[in-house]
Amino acid sequence: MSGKRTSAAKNMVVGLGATGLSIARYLQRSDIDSMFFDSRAEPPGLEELDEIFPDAQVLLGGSVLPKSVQRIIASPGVADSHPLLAKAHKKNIEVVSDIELFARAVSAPFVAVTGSNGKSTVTTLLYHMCRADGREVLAGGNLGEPALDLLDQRKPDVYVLELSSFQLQRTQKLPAQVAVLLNVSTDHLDWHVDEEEYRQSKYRVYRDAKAAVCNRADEEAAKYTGHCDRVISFGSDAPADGHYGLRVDGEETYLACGETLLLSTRELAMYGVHNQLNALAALAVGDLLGLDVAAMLQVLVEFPGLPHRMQFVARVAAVDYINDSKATNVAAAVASIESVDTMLVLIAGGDGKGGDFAELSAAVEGKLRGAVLIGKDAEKIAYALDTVMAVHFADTMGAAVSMAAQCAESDDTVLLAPACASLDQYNNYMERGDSFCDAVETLKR
Ligand code: UMA
Ligand code: ADP
Repeated sequence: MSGKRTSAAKNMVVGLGATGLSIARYLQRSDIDSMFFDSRAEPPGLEELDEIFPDAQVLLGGSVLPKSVQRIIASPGVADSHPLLAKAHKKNIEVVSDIELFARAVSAPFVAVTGSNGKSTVTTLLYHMCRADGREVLAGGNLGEPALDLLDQRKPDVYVLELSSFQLQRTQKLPAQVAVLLNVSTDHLDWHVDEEEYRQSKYRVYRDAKAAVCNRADEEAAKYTGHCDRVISFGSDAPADGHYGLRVDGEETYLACGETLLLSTRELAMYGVHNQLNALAALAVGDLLGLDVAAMLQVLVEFPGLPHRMQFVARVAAVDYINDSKATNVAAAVASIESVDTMLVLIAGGDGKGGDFAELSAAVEGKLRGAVLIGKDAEKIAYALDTVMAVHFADTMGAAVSMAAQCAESDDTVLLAPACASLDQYNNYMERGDSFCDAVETLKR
C-alpha cells in the first residue's frame, strides 16, 4: 500500500526528524500506510520522506486532526501539550512512541537504559562489554540511531537501547531482558507537566522487564521491580552479596560485587565518581546478561568516555580545559564540578528548560575562581551563583573561553559544564562542545 496517496490513513506520524523518518521507513517496510505531520513549515526530513513515502499526505503546521486517524506515532521532541496531541488525547486516540513499535516487533532480547544522567555512557559501555564477551550487539535509541532502524539490520544477540523520558512516557509495553534506571534528578520541565510526571516516566522502564538494576539511593525504584525475576542494585556504598558498590581497602577504592574487589577506581579510564557509578550499573546489567567479568573489566580499563563528557581538551598556560558540554541539566553539571579537584573557572548557560540552578551554588562553593555565563538563561545562573561571587557574561563561546583564560590561575581547570541545553545557541550539545574545543585551540596560538 506504500506510495499510495490516501487522506484516509489510520496512522499519523508526528515529527519529521530522525525518529519520524525511522518510523516512516518502518511503516513502509511493514506495508502500513500513514500520513505525516510536523509543526514546522520546513521540517528537516521532508525530502527524505518523499523518497520513502512518495505520495503520502503531509500536514505542516496547525493542529488539524483528520477523522481517519486512529493512532498517532509521535516523535519525542513534540510534547503532549502540543494542540494536535492534546486533541488526540481528548478523543482517546492512541499516542505511542517509536519504542512501543520496536517493543512489539523485536524478536531478540533487549536492554533498556534510562536515567536523568549517564544513559549514553552506560549504553556505550554495555555495547562494548557485549562485544568483548563475543556477542553480536546493536545499540541505539536516544543515543543516536533510532530504535526502529536497528530492526532493519541483521538480528543481533542483544540490543541495547538508551531511552528518554519522552520515549518512555508513550510506551505501554516494554519487555526488556534487563532494565536499568540510573538516577532521577530534575530535567525537562518544559516538556513534562511536572516533576512527578517526569519521575513516573522514568520508572516505566521497569514495566515488563524480566530483570532489573536499581540505584540503591533511589528507595522508590524497588517498588516498581516486584515482578522481576532478579533485581541487582548498585550504589556508592559497600554492597551486599550479589550487589555492586564501592569498597575501600587501605588507600584504594574498588568497584566491588559483594565482598569481591573487582577493579581499583584508579584503573578506570573515565573521570569522576559519577562514572564509577555508571561503571557499577553497567557491571550489574552485564551480570544479569551473563557477560564474562574479566571482559567487562577490560572495557572499563580502556573506555575513555564519550566525546563532550568530561573530555580533556588541552593544557594551555598551566590550565586544564575540560569539555562537559553534555552536562545539559543541573545534576550533571554538579557531578562534573564535583569531579574536578582543582580551583575552577566554570563556563555555564544556555536553555535551562525550566530547571532551578540553586544547587550549582553549593557545588562550586570554595572551588570557584570565576564563572563565565552564556546563552538564554545566563542571568538566572548569575542569580543562583551571586551569593558566592561575581560573574561575567559572554555572547560567544570564543569570548567565554578567552575571559575564562584571563580569570584562571596556574593549575586551575576551565570547565564547560553548562547545566543547560544548547538549543538556544547551537544545533546540539556537540556543536557547543566543538566550539569550546575550537576556542581552546585558538588560545594555543
Ligand atoms: N520539532 C518541532 N515540531 C515537530 C517535530 C519536532 O518543532 O513537529 C522539534 C522538537 O521540538 C525538537 C526538534 O524538533 O526541538 C527535534 O525533535 P524530534 O522529536 O524530531 O527529534 P529527533 O530528531 O527524532 O531526535 C530524537 C531525540 N530528540 C529528542 O528527544 C528531542 C534524539 O535525542 C534521539 O537521538 C533521536 O530521536 C533518535 O532516537 C537527542 C536529545 O536531545 C540526543 N534527547 C533528549 C536528551 O537526551 O535530553 C531527550
Ligand atoms: P545522558 O545520555 O543521560 O545525557 P551521558 O552519559 O551522556 O548521559 O552524560 C551526560 C553528562 O551527565 C555527563 O557529561 C556528566 O556531566 C553527567 N553524568 C554522567 N553520568 C552521571 C551520573 N551517573 N550521575 C550524575 N551525572 C552524570
